[in-house]
Amino acid sequence: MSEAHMDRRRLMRSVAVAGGAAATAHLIARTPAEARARVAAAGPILKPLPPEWFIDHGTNAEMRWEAMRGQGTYVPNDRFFVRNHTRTPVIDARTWRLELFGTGLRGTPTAENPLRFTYGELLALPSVSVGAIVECAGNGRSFFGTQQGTPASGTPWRLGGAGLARWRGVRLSTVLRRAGLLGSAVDVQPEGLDPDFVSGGVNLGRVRRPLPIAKALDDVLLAYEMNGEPLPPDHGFPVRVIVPGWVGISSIKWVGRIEVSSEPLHSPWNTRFYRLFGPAYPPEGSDPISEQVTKSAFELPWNATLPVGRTTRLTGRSWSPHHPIRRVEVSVDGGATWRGAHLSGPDRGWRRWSFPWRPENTGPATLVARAVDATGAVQPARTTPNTFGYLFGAAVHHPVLVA
Ligand SMILES: Nc1nc2c(c(=O)[nH]1)N[C@H]1C(S)=C(S)[C@@H](COP(=O)(O)O)O[C@H]1N2
Ligand SMILES: [Mo]
Repeated sequence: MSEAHMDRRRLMRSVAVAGGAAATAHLIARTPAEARARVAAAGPILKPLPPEWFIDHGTNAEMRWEAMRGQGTYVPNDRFFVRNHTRTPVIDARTWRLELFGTGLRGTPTAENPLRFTYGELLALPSVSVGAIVECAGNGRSFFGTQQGTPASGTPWRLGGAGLARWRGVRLSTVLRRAGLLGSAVDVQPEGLDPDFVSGGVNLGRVRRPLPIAKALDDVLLAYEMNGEPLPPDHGFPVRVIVPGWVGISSIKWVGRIEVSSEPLHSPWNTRFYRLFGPAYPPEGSDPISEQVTKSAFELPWNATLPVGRTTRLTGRSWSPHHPIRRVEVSVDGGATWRGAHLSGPDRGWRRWSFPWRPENTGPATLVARAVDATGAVQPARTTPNTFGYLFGAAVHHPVLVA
């Protein structure tokens, strides 16, 4: 039996054990009514959010970077950040269908009469496993205000709105080709099954965002496994999109429908949101944002206390859509002077590094890390502000106290 086949059987079994619903222990109930009541009583995120791992931002949960110290390459599922527009839905994989429709498919199937794939059919297709980072476009947003004096509205992420996992699934190109992809297709729009998103009293419908066909056929995945387990409910069970290197909003969770179109597609997520607005940009905003920007994070609490006169091995990770990361430099004086960090191992989505530091004076200090990506570009000292605070790529000032 092939490895893929084994995987599929194991996955179907674990999903069956969970009753086809959320594989979340605290939601297990004796009756459907009890299950519904528990889901209703649960918050917008279903998994536990221990305060030592997460900063609670309401519908979003930020990973604390110190939770990655001593961990392996990937962020364990229970520590992975969550970004929900509304709330995590509980979906039954046995009744779930992936629906495809639109003018970019042979025979032009309609939204009312789409092509359908079951969960089992998807799992039976050839699969691949890739390491990819999911990162919110607003990751680092709080630093527009705290570091540059150019505050932006939205969830005040520090750097924990990003995570690297190993995803298994079917290439989107495989599914599109089986669905009869036409050469005329230009855009592909996956849509989530979570509740409609209401903003400023206006219902904007289901979370959805078009992808250009070139990216859709390149390296995009329909993922059903995260770090070797069925996708957890909060991360898109039963199936989510993974768009490597692009802003997190591209990676639609709980995907239910995919429109394939011979005309460009639009949604509030590529017109109103996820463009750069502000003085430096045109009134209608920049083009829709796509690629992420390079970042570096210390695996250290915010305002950590470090011992004076003793060597602390500072550790961290740097990542960029233009990998591998070539070099990382660390400053212990707020960016005045820099020294090279020691890179440990290859770039597997992000590059790990360490930097021994023996502070001689007590008092507050500012640590800064900046990475050089595969193109030779170095993280800048400042990011041009934009209204929504997307794509903060400047080197982040990390405050510590030496005592
Ligand atoms: N259906 C749906 N997909 C979604 C979202 C959502 O709210 N609904 N949030 C997006 C955003 S903005 C981000 S940053 C990522 C977060 O993925 P995670 O929660 O698995 O970390 O999912 C994206 N996919
Ligand atoms: Mo996001």
